[in-house]
Amino acid sequence: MLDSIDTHEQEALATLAAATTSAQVEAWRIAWLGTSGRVGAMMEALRGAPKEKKPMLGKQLNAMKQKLEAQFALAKASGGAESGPDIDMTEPGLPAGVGRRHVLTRTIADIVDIFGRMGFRVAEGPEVEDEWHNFTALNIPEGHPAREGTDNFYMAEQGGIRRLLRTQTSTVQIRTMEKEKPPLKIVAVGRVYRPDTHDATHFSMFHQVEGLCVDKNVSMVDLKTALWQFARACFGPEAEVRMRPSFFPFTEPSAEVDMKMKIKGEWRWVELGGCGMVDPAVFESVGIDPEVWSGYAFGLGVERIAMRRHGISDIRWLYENDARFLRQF
Ligand code: FA5
Repeated sequence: MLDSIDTHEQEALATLAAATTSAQVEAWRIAWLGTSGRVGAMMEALRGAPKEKKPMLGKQLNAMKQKLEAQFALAKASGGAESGPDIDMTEPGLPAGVGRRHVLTRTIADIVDIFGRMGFRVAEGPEVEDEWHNFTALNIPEGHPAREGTDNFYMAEQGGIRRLLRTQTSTVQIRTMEKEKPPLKIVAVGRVYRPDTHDATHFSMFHQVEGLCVDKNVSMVDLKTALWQFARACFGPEAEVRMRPSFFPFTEPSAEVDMKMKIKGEWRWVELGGCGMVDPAVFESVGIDPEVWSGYAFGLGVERIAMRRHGISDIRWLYENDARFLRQF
């Protein structure tokens, strides 16, 4: 057996080369390198070899074993010499991971769709804003606490203009009224930024949906009707909405819009946004005559709408991108 180690080696390599499937490669491994395989038998035979030949034969045998092991590793990796990976065509396939849009993206599409059916057109504005659009034109004068550095993400001044990440989509009201003449009926959905501490209902970057309607004889009744129509379309006929008197510099009168949502199994009223009748000072800043035109505006938190619709109790889930969470929607 040990007289012709070379011959054995050649035979082994030839049979391995002829193995075309991974099952054949495995059968080869068992035949040659397995516990009762031929290489083992040759090692066994080495014991009975003449003493003076043992070192030389041992060396040869070890070299052969290493070579076969290396060739086997290669053959195994390629799944057999010729056939490529050994695929069982009768196996049921793995389900393809079907992707879907993020729950927030779909909420935004739904919101735009609902308002679209109510006659609102989509308007847009930049996320990096100047102070005119984020504050001044919205009747928030210099020195107003809302303009403080601690409440805003300001950027370094450039060419005498200080810019900031917009804190509200109300900026798009101004941008639209500067460009277009009434009557107007628009919604703007987008990201806004505030240095708020993260908790179950607050994030430092979130989305708002802004609505603006400017026409002749627009009243608070039209505003309330629009919000109720939206609530019913978005949350179903059991939707509960309430308006509480409030204050915003750019609306008069102003109201807070609340809705009931489930937090940790408990139904609670949660602030959804603000609304009101466009303040005459805002109309004047964009050159619209408040004696002729009137309007309403509202701004709602999109994350809170998504949370209300899907029973999500913590806003942070929306931004953690945990696939186990996202897969639910
Ligand atoms: C505003 O931003 C006003 N621009 C809304 C408005 C528009 C009033 C037009 C009148 C006319 P407020 O700061 O309350 O208002 O924010 C509106 C909504 O955004 C909140 O009710 C809440 O739903 C959401 N929101 C505010 N801060 C956060 C936050 N840190 N994380 C998530 N959502 C938030």
